[in-house]
Amino acid sequence: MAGARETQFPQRTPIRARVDHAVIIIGAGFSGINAAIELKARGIQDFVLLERAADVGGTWRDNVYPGCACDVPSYLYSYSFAPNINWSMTYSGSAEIQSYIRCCVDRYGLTDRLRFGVGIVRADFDVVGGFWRLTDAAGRVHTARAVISAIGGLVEPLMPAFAGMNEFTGDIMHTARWNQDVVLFGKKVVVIGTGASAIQIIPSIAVQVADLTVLQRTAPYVLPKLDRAIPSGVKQWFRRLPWLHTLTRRLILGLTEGVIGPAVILNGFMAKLMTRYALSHMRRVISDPALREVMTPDYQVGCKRVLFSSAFYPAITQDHVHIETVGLERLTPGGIRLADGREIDADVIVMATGFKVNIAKSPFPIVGEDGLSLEQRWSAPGGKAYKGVACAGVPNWFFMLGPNTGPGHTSILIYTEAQASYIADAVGVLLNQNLTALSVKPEVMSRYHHKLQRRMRRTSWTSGCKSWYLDEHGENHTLFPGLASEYAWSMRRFKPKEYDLRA
Ligand code: N01
Repeated sequence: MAGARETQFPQRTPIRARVDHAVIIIGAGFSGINAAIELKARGIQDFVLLERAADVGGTWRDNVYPGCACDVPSYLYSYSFAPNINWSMTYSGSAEIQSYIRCCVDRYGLTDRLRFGVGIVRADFDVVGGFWRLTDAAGRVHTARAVISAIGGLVEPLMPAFAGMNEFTGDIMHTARWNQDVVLFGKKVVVIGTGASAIQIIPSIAVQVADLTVLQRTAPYVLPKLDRAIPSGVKQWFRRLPWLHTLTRRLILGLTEGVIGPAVILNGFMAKLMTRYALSHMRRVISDPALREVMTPDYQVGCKRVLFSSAFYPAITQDHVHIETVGLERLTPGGIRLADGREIDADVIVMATGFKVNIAKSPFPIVGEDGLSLEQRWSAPGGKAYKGVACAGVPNWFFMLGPNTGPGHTSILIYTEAQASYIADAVGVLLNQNLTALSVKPEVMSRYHHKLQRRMRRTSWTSGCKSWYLDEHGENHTLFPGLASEYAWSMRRFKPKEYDLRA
């Protein structure tokens, strides 16, 4: 638990250069805050969190569309060291998660470390001084001996450039940039997409709109979601017997690791069971054979993210909700035109079209040793990042939720906790030994990368579907091809011998 290892690494004053801070964390979402908590737990006090927005929370600050919630159970979607007994639902809504994040900021005394409105646009490593020079959008420079990049992987909305976007006279909104001022009641609405965001928004708005057309390109696998209010009696038991809460969390983790994980990662027996379960869920709700056919996925389960909702199928069986699988030709002043020439009137178009994935892409120029940028390094063969946290030639720079560290089956916080602890240990070595550079050995990174990609070939993610998990070459640099517990175990100890340490 963070907080238990107080002052493991006493700090020394940097001798080589005057820097603003020992550590800068970029981003104040779940992972950046996790990293900050771990630094503090080790007595590393000289750090700040630079956040380009005006509040903490990242994903949960930005996603406020109707029905926005987590599809991982509440007791697992919270830090293991900061259990929340007061979750109101078995699956939490975005507002409740956001207030949990704010509570953690208060509880771990991070408020005075937050710097809002600071968006980093460039980073340069000073090889002689052994520090990073970060330039923000206003041209200000921030320096630190180590940087923890916690910028999130699904941040920038993907807005497909449909023809006629400028002609449409109604409102267009992306799910991640929801405009609360747009009234949907009694309106004709088109939702583009049937991914994780869409299946939450569709049931939530179907009850208020006059007409809802959903454009589906690929049918998702949808499992039922046991979304229930948590009775106060349960909370009282958890308060009285904290171990019961811990046990519940472990049982949920066990379920995601033992059942959901194998089913979505590998094409085996569990995958077959999950396919049958998902299809029977669909058939139980949808009786119309034509709609059943449209909603039947044509790819291996797990290849795209498996979705959880008990409300999506009932919503699309309503008379005023229509699923269209014919492609979109263009937007018109009054709505949309489909590829078969049909016109559909719309007052509002909702883009539930996902994100520009930047998990294995350099978000801005990050120039490490030899004047080489991260983009140049990552476009060459030989690997992206060791354990997803460190890249050879980019010293003193650590990624939270970097390449190949995402899950398709469980809570992402299992990964962030493992990373935050590992990175804080690495930063501790850097500061304690007063090094100018701590950089993963190229051969260590390359070996790791090739092993990981060999395993990747056996996963459902590379079984032939198109998904945001894959890059333009069909390679998966987003997810970890194993269970969360395996990843966390591999991160339990920072091994200095795997790194080049320069005094
Ligand atoms: O985005 P998506 P999302 N024309 O990319 C369709 C996380 N998340 O925002 O499948 C027509 O999944 C696209 O079609 P196709 C989670 O990791 C978590 O829903 O590419 N359609 C698809 O149907 C998730 O995976 C939670 O054929 C177009 C949809 O738009 C990730 O965020 C909740 C199109 C995009 O689906 C992204 O989810 C919500 C086009 N040009 C999200 N372009 C939790 O609860 C795209 N589509 C934790």
